[in-house]
Amino acid sequence: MDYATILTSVTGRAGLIQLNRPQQLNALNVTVMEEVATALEAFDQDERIGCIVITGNQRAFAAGADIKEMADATAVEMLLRDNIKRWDRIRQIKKPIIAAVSGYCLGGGCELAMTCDLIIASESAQFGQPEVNIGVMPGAGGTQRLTRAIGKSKAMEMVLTGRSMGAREAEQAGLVARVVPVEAYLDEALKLANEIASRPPIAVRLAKEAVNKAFETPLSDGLDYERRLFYFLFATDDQKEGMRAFVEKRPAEWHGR
Ligand code: DAK
Repeated sequence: MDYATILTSVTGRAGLIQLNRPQQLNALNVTVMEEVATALEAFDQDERIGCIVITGNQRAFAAGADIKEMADATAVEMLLRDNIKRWDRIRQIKKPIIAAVSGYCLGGGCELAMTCDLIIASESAQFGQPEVNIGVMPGAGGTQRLTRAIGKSKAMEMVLTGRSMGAREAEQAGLVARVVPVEAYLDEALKLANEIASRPPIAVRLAKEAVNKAFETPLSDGLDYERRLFYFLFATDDQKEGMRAFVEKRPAEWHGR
């Protein structure tokens, strides 16, 4: 499928979505978000794909929602545009999504990265929620996901001042899984995506669901939820194959059934 603002490709079993508005530092306008959601859904449906990577370019993952598109909107127009529905579509994706981040990852860009399941950052990545500097505040999950990722005090500081943090600080704070050199971050993310894609798909899908549940529920409900998914996996062929292969000291062959 041809897109106007993103590029898509496949490396092994990893689907790659590259934001492609370099002149605007990949600012997220309505078309970008519509295309990202559509491309994610296409990869989610494609049996050859086991994991998805979203990236930008070395200078910018995304410098935020498109300020020029929002600048003159009224509150009612913002409400009626209902942009959040595209972000909600991202939350429905069953396969793991990795954000491969380099350069500016600000505002809606940071929110998009945090909507993914994990973040691989290049050494030049800069994360921030600078909305306060343009008279607003985060609106696509920044106050919630950043707080859960790095804790209240640091999140408050960033959201209230608009200060960005570099890749190392983000790694120490728990926002990103790993920091890698600029020239390698995308390859590393694709390698990791293929590693995840080589695991049994149903176990991966349910494990993603269970980890994400930790954001939504009290501990006791989350533990119950986890246990039910764990028991369910004993109804899959892959559980039988995985455990038999271990006992027989041979590699397992996954069928996603
Ligand atoms: N929107 C539109 N254009 C942008 C942009 C943005 N967020 N960021 C950069 N650009 C454009 C610049 O206007 C410039 O375009 P031209 O002037 O060349 O036409 C080009 O990209 C290059 O940018 P600069 O010339 O500014 O480059 P510098 O290296 O000097 O500075 C910068 C880089 C990242 C520090 C700077 O561009 C900057 O401060 N950008 C804005 C960062 C920002 O404030 N981001 C937060 C935006 S608000 C929601 C969904 C999402 C959101 C909220 C609600 N719902 C669904 C409810 C999210 C809101 C936001 O993200």
